[in-house]
Amino acid sequence: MMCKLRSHFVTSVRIAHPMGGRPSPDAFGKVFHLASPLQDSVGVITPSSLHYVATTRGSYIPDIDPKKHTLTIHGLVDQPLTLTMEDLKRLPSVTRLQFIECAGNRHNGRQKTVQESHGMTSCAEWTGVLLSTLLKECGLKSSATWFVAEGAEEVKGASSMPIAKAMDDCLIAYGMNGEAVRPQNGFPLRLLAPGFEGIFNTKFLRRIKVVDRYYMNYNEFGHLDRDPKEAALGFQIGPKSVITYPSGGRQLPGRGFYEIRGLAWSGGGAVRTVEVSTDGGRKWNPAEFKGTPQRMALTRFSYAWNWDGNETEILSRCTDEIGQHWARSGCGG
Ligand SMILES: Nc1nc2c(c(=O)[nH]1)N[C@H]1C(S)=C(S)[C@@H](COP(=O)(O)O)O[C@H]1N2
Ligand SMILES: [Mo]
Repeated sequence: MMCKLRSHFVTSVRIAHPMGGRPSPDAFGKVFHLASPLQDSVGVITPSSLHYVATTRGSYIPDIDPKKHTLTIHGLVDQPLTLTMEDLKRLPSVTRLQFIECAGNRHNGRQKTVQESHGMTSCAEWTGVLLSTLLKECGLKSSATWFVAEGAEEVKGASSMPIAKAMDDCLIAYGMNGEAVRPQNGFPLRLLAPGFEGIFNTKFLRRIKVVDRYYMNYNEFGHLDRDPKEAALGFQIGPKSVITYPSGGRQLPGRGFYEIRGLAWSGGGAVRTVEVSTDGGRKWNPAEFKGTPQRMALTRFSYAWNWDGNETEILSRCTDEIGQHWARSGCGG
């Protein structure tokens, strides 16, 4: 009996994404990006098998034995900690819907489908321990202002983030969509820095160092021009929205009713408003939300449309709960 697989009539897959013009995988077979098929998505959860993947650290996907894996927290703490996966699973857990988006996820004028232009974002239900729980256990020294998170690959690719972010909502996740985090997404443990550029969400997390300054390191190439004091806001994604149905490359059968659907998200918090235009931006109409928008999660919106059969352009735009309506352009991995 075929019970493990989806119907063979369903053919939607991730595609290699030429992020930043680089082929995927690159000439060394190491850097690769896989884009999620947003045009076929329904609801807001990306199944793990279709979650986008960005691997940027000159790395293979590490094959980590969770029984041997540990997370060490050290640096400017009273008591450094080394935790096994079992230790982590004993601690109070939280479960959250959370989007991740690669900073390079945007239209460049050449992509034909929403998967090609915006497939480097996904939203999963993540389960784990709040980083604040662990830092309270360690005890932060008063000089602790930044932290650096490190993965297990040969290129550590640590990222500096303000300690305020760690205490606010960073999550150390071992669960993804009701099962263990998938290898491509960081098994057995990853950091989630809600709303920050994808690159900050360190996969294969094995070390967190608490420090007293912004560390310049491998991952900061996108942030080198920033004043460290202003960097925290600069790390944020969005707000953004895209139409997923009907979208590029799809043929509509004919005039008549269509529910236009799309996804909106923001690193600033919950999406507040989405508007849709069906006439190339002349008139903007309020979209409806499918469910209540959640902080740092993809939000599904819709707009009821009667197509007259004439050529037109469908657009969307959004704002978030802190009133932002711009999309910053980052570089990232
Ligand atoms: N250890 C490690 N963490 C990493 C990366 C990586 O290559 N190695 N890639 C980063 C980048 S650039 C992005 S956009 C996100 C992608 O997460 P995903 O592959 O689970 O979608 O992970 C980030 N964390
Ligand atoms: Mo990325």
